[in-house]
Amino acid sequence: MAKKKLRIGMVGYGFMGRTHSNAFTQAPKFFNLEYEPQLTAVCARNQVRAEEFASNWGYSSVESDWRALVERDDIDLIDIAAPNNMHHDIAIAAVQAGKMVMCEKPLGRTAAESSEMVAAVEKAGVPNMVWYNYRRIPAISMAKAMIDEGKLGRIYHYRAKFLQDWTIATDLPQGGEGLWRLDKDVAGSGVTGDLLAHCIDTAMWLNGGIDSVTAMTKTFVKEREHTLTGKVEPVEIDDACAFLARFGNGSLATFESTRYARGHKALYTLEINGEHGSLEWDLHDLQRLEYFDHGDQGTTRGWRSIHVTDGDHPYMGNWWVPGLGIGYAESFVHQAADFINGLDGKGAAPTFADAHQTDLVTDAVLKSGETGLWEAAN
Ligand code: SOE
Repeated sequence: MAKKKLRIGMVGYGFMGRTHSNAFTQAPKFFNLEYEPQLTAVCARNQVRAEEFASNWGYSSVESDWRALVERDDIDLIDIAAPNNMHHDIAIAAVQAGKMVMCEKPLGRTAAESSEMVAAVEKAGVPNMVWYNYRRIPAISMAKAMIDEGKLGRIYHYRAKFLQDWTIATDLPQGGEGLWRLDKDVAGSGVTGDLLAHCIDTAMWLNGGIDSVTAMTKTFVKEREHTLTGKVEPVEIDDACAFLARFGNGSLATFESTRYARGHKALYTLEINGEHGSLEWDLHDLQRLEYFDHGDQGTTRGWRSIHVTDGDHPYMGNWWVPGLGIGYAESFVHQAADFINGLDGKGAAPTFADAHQTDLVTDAVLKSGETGLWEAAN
């Protein structure tokens, strides 16, 4: 029997437009999906480049105005891979037009924005999801299963960091394509909303809600030329942020992120320590999960380095043969597959409501960076 179609309208053709397009292309080839994704339209202001993108990825049409895209009758799902300042208006218009919606992270530039987006999807009752892709790296999914099985017991500590160095040059401009992450009006914040949001999403998924935070934030380079105005303008994003957190389960946490850690391109690491054991993970070796089990007896006890590539590991039975790896791109493929297979009632996280919780934490972190106080995070 022919499968029902899921006709996708993609907004944006940058880095995330590529990861999402690849995800919808690969998902039906590796996973048994209940719907067949179809790349129906891509929308971006630059018509020529949108056409090139459409031809490369197999989109059957191009739009240059997202308002026209969301009104089309031949689209079921709007996928937002545009800069952060566009998420709110596109998502709300999409769900008001009866479309399902997926959105790149962070959901809003502020929790106030994402709260309106949550209200809109809940009123419309449409499937929705935010692309916090790291949850679906098999080693992270396995960590979640191990924690839920109680392998670590009571959790005492969580620590995460996400380090990059791509904005360290003082003459790097801000704003415009590729550099909008430095423009607060467009991005909402710096490393807190862009990188720590990933760490917070994973942390709350693995370890539950965060109650309160205290943070320090820093903007190292205070002025940069703006590519759109040609003028030197103040930089208002946080270049670096470190914060302490108290989780609802009583555990304590440290989080750190910067774009000024020379030599680090995308070093996301996390560690979680419980009464019976600990887990460690590192994006640069993303298929390994390090596990210490205090139940191991004798002199050979120690950290196990689990290569999460066997057929019974999360998602891995759908890929090659045991022992052969997958990577960053496949975390998006898993997310697309789970979203599609959750459409008929099962649902799939993180939803807009889940991602709003992350925005509440990032808001509290940024506020604490200014007040120097502990701030409530939920
Ligand atoms: C920033 O450089 C960035 O691309 C983020 O925007 C992504 O969310 C992160 O996964 C990798 O780094």
